[in-house]
Amino acid sequence: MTNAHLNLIDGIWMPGDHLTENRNPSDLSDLIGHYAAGTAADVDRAAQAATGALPAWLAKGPLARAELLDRIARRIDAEAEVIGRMLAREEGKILPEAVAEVRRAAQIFRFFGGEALRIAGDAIASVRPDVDITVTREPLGVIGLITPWNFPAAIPAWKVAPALAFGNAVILKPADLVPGTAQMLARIIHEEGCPAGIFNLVMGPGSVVGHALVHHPLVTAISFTGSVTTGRAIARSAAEGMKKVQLEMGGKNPMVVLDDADLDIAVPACVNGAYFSTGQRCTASSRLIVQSGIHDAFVARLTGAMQDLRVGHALDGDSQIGPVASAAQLQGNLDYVALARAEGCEVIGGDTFDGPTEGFFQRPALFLNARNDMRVSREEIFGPCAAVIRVDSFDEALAVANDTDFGLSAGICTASLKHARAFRQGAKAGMVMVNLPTAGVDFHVPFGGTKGSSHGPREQGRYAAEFFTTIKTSYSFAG
Ligand code: UN1
Repeated sequence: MTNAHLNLIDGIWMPGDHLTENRNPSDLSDLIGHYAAGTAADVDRAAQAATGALPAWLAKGPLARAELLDRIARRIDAEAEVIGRMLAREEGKILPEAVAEVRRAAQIFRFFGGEALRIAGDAIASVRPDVDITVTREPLGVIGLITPWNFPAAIPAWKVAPALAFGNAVILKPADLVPGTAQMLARIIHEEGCPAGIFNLVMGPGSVVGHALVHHPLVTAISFTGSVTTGRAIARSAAEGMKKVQLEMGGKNPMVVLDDADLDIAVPACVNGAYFSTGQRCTASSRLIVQSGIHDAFVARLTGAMQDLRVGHALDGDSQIGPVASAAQLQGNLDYVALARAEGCEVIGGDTFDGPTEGFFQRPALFLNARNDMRVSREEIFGPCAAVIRVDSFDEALAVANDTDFGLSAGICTASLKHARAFRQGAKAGMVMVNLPTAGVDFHVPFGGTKGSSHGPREQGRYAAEFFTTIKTSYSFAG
């Protein structure tokens, strides 16, 4: 294959052992390209190179890292339209959202460029005379980064940027479905002067490349975003090798709508949270918990707004929602639509339809009269589907919101300061949104959840240092 897209290992573009096809979920006749699928030997080569390259790179100090990240940010911004187009083509996110995601990746690199210069420690008095103690943050070494298909630019950025800022080397394994965006980011990182071996890209299946990363003795830590099942398997294997892990997994995020909510805020927040990005966000609002007094008015307005959404080709300027990302994901969504009916919900929408191009097009779905113990209210669907659960009071709403295996993001729409405050305090979630969608987060503050949603230190903002560094306590006696 002549123009195959290659892995980057030790600063060299390298083929894997075979190529995978990247196709556009908006138009299956659009073949985006062929991408190298790496092997365990490629991971080994990258891990050796990373280990060898670290001492000289660290000797250059934090300014070199800050400047590198800043150059990468600028270049991503300069190429945002081109990368965004690739992202929209391979993932199916509409073009404006895709370009915005790429710009967010640039902002993340810029932010962590600053953080590279702000690595701070402590000086603490010793209990012994003439002894001084300092506490410093040190890099972990070589870190494996395993990223999902739903944010092909932002999530690689929010793992790569802090890892590099704090003086680590990385091996990035992007999701098999979206190698194109990651490959463009890799090219930029390489061309902007990241030393050979400090950033490596190894594309390929999780069962091969991900597995090799998690088991490699030179890889000291793994940061993963993806499914609960894979996250659990990674945690088990990482424990075996005593690797540090950071896992971001699913959500079944509640959005509470109280009787006193402003529907002009609540309806758009729910449309955005449930359906934008085709519901393919771990922060999506998949349980709409609605108080009885506002229930019928809310459902009527939400149904209308949902049915007005234009689903179509991600590059069509008219589309508000792109296709589902893959055939497997679409089948899963359709199975849940059928399950919702079988469990006794009234289902609005959720059917597939033919567009001008052959793609995975599905209308957004609302599951009415859902109960919180139904499978459609408990399992993450990861598609454009939301269940409406009716409750009678704030207390019941909060209890239902918290009655889940997940704890990523929790939202409430209310005009009551008292209820907003009680919800912020009582929600068992890593992120709480008042009169805002559960999805769509800032890039400079901590991201993560509780229970089955997350494991290990938070991502993003200055809290990212907790995962991407280790602590050294040094004692010295002045004599
Ligand atoms: C967002 O809602 O802005 O995989 C970000 C995900 C999350 C990112 C969500 N890690 O959907």
